[in-house]
Amino acid sequence: MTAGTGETLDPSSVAFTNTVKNSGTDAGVLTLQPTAPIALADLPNNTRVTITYGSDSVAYTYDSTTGAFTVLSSTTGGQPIRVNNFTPGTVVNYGVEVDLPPGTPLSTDINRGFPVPVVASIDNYVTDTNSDGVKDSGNDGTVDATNATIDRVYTGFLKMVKESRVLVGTGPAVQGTDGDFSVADKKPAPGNILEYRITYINISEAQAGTGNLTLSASKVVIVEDGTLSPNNWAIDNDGNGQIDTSNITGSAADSGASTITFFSGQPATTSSSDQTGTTVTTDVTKYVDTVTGVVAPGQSRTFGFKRKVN
Ligand SMILES: [Ca+2]
Ligand SMILES: [Ca+2]
Ligand SMILES: [Ca+2]
Ligand SMILES: [Ca+2]
Repeated sequence: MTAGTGETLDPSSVAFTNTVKNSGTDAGVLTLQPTAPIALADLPNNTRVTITYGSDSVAYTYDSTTGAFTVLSSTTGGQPIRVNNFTPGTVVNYGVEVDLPPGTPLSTDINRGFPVPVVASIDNYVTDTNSDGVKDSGNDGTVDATNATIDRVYTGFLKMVKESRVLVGTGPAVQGTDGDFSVADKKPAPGNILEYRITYINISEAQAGTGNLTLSASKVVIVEDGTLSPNNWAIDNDGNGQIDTSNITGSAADSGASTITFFSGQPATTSSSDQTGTTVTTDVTKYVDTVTGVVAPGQSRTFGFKRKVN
């Protein structure tokens, strides 16, 4: 696997709707506020988190060194969002907006998302002032129960790594470590076989607990075009009248269910069979792997094909 692209970005805000239910037996005062993830640096410094409920909102900025959320602006006098008289059985929906800062890495480079835990706390009422059988006041300022929800932002979640290796085939011995799959350039000789392997992984979190959304990758299509840079395996780079590698029929395969289609020509736009030849019209110049179904969180699959060096 590679160290990743090293790219960073300033992601746009991502909005979540969270739900909290009073599953206890008493009403009370509900408060909603963000809290630091267990590993403080899992959330970038200066991430902005805004919690909204009804017409109230509180915007915070996060300090990844101290783990503190500091109020930037609010309609609540700087206090956390508060829902009074949160009665048993009641469900409250509230909004959480997460704005990651400039310099945020790609999730696919670091194999994780950016977690924003939000804690819902209830301070139960203890007094029934109007004697209707329902407690309605007298909370003591001490929290009686809490529930944390993690809103996790991903900056991409389907990671792809393309590697190659050299097989002897009918050629000379394979040089150095060229026989091992890696992202490094290889030095194959005529008769050797180049095997390409694209590993694709859904790096998002699998289902944990209940009521969580997960990110499945659907409509995944992997296109490998040997006529488009940085690929050049379907081109006659040395001008000897033959394309430099030829398809090995039957070699294109996905580790899971998929439909693989073949194209010839340069540009590689002519639908073809799984054929082999030494020109762009008689060989395969593009493979398209259309994945069936979804790539579930945590799932890793591969697509590969082999080319003989001419
Ligand atoms: Ca941003
Ligand atoms: Ca009452
Ligand atoms: Ca209390
Ligand atoms: Ca050639």
